[in-house]
Amino acid sequence: MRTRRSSLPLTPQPGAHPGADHDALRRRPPTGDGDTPGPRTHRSGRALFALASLGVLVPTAAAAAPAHGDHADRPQITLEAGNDGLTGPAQVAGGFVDFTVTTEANEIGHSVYIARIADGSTAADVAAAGQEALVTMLTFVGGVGTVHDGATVGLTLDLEPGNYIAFDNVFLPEPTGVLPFVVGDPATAEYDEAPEAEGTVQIGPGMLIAPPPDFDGSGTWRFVNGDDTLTHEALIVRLPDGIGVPELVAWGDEGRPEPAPFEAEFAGAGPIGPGEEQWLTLPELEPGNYALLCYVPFEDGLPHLSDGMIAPFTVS
Ligand SMILES: [Cu+2]
Repeated sequence: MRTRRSSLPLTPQPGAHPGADHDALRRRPPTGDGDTPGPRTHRSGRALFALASLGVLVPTAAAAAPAHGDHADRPQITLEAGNDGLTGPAQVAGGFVDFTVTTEANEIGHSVYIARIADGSTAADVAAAGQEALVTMLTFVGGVGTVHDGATVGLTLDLEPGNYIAFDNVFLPEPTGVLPFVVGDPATAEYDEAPEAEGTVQIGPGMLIAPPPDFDGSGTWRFVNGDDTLTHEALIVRLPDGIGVPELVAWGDEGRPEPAPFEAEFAGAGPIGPGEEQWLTLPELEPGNYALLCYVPFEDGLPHLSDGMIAPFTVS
């Protein structure tokens, strides 16, 4: 496995697919000794998240949502990814929490990512730090890959108390939604019950992405990042006839030029940091050939996909 250490400036791909610009999620590569900081993440010079959209936040009451994989008594939270911003509660009880992520159909789509803000920092600190915050203050703990058609996705996370922030389309020059929220103590003593899952999709260590043999996206699946240092994701794309893993890896190695060699994206697991896990109840997929892949970039801006972080699967 190659480990890229290039610190070449990021060159955004003009007109690239919305998912193409994940530089927000770049992490320092492993340094090998655990003590010496890696190269600084290059700043793209853009106001990656000018948190101006904080002004449109509208806290809402927690709403009832479908059970996620079982009938456990976890708190039920709705996050609404609308075309005018991201709305949800300002306060969430800790422990295992079920999020129902609703989306409003549009061309860009919605990708809702949730990050924990480092102890001692607040959403205001994140806003002040800009892109640097993604390296210094934020750990992604869960998320939903791009949804275009207005589908609803279930997401369960195990949240420790603290300050959090959710983004819609954080990879765009300016996110289409930003929602800070506070996680408090668990609501009950029996909070520590994980959802029942069809199985586990391992993402990491390294460029490993390993769904179980029977993975078809149907039902509730656990996604675990087994990497010590890298953030990873497992987005779902649908493959047309004649396009497979080699073609997608080559496309990733070219910097993901338009047009993308696949038909569309269908949610999947957004990025999670080292050691994090999330449970996703995804929209049903039509029969066909699909792949799980990771766009989180190396220092040189190329996605983990370019080093083979992709796994095909079939829905029959
Ligand atoms: Cu990755």
